[in-house]
Amino acid sequence: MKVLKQKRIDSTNVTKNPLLLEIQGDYPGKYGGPVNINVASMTEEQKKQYYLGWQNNRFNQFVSDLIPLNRKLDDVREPECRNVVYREILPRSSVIICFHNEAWSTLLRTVHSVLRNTPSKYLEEIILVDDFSSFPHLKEPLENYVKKLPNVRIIRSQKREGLIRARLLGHREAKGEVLTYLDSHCECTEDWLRPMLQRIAENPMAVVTPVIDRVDETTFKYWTFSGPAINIGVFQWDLTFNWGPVHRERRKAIESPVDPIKSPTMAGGLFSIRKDTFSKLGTYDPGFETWGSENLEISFKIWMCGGTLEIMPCSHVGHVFRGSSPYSWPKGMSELRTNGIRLAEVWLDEYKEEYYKRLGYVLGDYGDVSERKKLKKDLNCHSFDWYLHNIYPEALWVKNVVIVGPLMNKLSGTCFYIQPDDTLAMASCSMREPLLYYALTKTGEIRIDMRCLAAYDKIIVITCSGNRGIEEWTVHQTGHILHLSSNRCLDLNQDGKVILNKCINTPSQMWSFLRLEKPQKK
Ligand code: UD2
Ligand code: MN
Repeated sequence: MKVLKQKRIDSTNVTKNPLLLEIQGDYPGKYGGPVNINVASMTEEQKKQYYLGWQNNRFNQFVSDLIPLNRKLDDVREPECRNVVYREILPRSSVIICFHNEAWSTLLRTVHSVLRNTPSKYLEEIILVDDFSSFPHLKEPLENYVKKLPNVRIIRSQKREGLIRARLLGHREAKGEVLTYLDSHCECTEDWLRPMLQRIAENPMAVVTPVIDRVDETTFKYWTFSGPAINIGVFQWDLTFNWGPVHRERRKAIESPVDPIKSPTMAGGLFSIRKDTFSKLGTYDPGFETWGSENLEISFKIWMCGGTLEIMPCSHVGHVFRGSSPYSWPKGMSELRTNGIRLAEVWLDEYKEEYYKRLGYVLGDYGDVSERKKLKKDLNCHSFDWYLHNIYPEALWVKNVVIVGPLMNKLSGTCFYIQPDDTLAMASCSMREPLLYYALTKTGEIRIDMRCLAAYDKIIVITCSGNRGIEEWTVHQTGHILHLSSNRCLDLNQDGKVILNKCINTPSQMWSFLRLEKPQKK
C-alpha cells in the first residue's frame, strides 16, 4: 500500500452534538486505562449490582457503567498508519450492531465510539438490531436516547432469531453500499473505518476486518495488538474458530506494517463487506441457530468463491471477550453442533469426515442443506482441498493422521483430556468433547489440532513447533507410548497425573486410541 506524508483528515462528525463531546478532566478508564474496584468496601446494594452485572453479562458491568460513554482511547495505531493516503471518494457504510440483552453502557459505548470516530461522509447510518431482548432499558429508554443521536435507528426482531438471522435483518434493511458489522460491546478507535473502506474500494470482492483488540472483561482496560502480536484467524477440526500466529512464510508477504494481512478465517463479529458482495455470496445459512459457525461459513466461502479476507492493521476495534455466553439458547447447546454439521455438509467436501470423526458420527437431524449446496455449485466455488492448499496449508497435517480418537489408559479406563487452560487431566472416555480427540501423525506427533503433546521436565501441550526432541512419540503394539528423546513411557501415577516413567510392563503405561468407526448405512 502506498505510504506518503499527508496531513490528517478531520475524523469526526460529532462536534456539535453535546452527547458526543469529549469529557474534560480525569475520569475512570480514560485513555483505555483499567478501572479497579474494591468489592469488599462496597455497600450491600453496590455488591448486589456488581454480582448481578457479572451474571447478566459475564463481564464486569459495574465497571463498564463507571466509564463514560465517550471515553477517550489512546491512538493505538502504528505510526505509519497516519501517513497512509486514502482515496477522496470511498463507499459509504451502514454499521450494523445486533444485540440480545446487552448492557446499556457497553451497547451505547459501541454506538458512541462509532459516531465519534467515523467521518459522517463515510457513515450511511447505524442500525441497531434488537434480537428480541427482554431487558427494559432496551425498550423505550433506548428509543428515546437514540433519537438524540445522529443517524441511528433501531429495528427489532419479532422473535428470538439468534445472531445470524439478526444480522440478516440488518443486511435487508441497510442502505449503505458497504455493511460493517460490530458486536454490541465494542469500542472503535481513531479512523477505524477508512482502511477497510479503502480496501473494499480497491477490490469489491475484498472482505476485511479490523485488528480486534481486547477490552478486558474485568477492568475494561483496552489492550491492543500490533506488529507481530497481530494474530490471524484459523479454525480447528472441531470446527471452532481460533487465533493463530503469522508463520514465517506468511510474514514474508507482508512488506510494511500497514499492509493487509491475509487471514484464513475471521472471528465473525467485526467486518466490512460490500452489500452486493454479501448478497452474491448468499449471505449466511439462515438455518444457523443462535450463535456459531457463521464465522467459518463466511470465511470459507469468501476464499473458495472468489473473494479475499484480510485484516487491516490500521483499523483497530476493541471487543469485550468473555468466557461464556450470558444469554439463553432457545434450543439448547446442541444447536452449536447442528450449525457445525450444516457447515461441514456444504463446505468441507471429503474433509467433513474429520469433523464427523470428532463427533463420533452422531449427526442427528440437521435439516435440509440442498439450497446451500446449490449455492456453492452456482457460484462455481473452489473445493475445500483447494482452500486448504492455498489458504490454510498449516491445517494439512490432518492428511498425515494415522488414527484419531480418545486416548484411553488401560489401568484407569479414563481418557486423556486437555483442559481449556492447557493443563492435563483424565476424564470419562464417553464424554463427546473435542478436547478429548487426539491424532497420531505419521511423523510421530500426538496432536490436538495445532497443539502437540510435548515432554521435557513435565508433560504439556504446546503449539506444535516441529521440535522432534520434545514432540516425537512412538506408539507400540503393547500400548506403550514412548517419548523418543527421553526413552521414557507415558504413565499414569497413583494421583491420576500423567507423567513420564521408565518403560515397564504395567497397565498404567498401556494406552489405546479408541477407534471411532463410521456407522454402516442401513
Ligand atoms: C464470536 C464473534 C461473534 C460471532 C460468534 C460466532 C467476535 C468478536 N465475536 O463470539 O460476533 O461471530 O463468534 O457466532 O468476533 N446476539 C444476538 N442474538 C443472539 C445471540 C447473540 O443478537 O441470540 C448478539 C450479541 O448481543 C452480540 C453478538 O450477537 O452482540 C455476538 O454474540 P457474542 O458476543 O455472545 O459472541 P462472541 O463475541 O462470543
Ligand atoms: Mn462478542
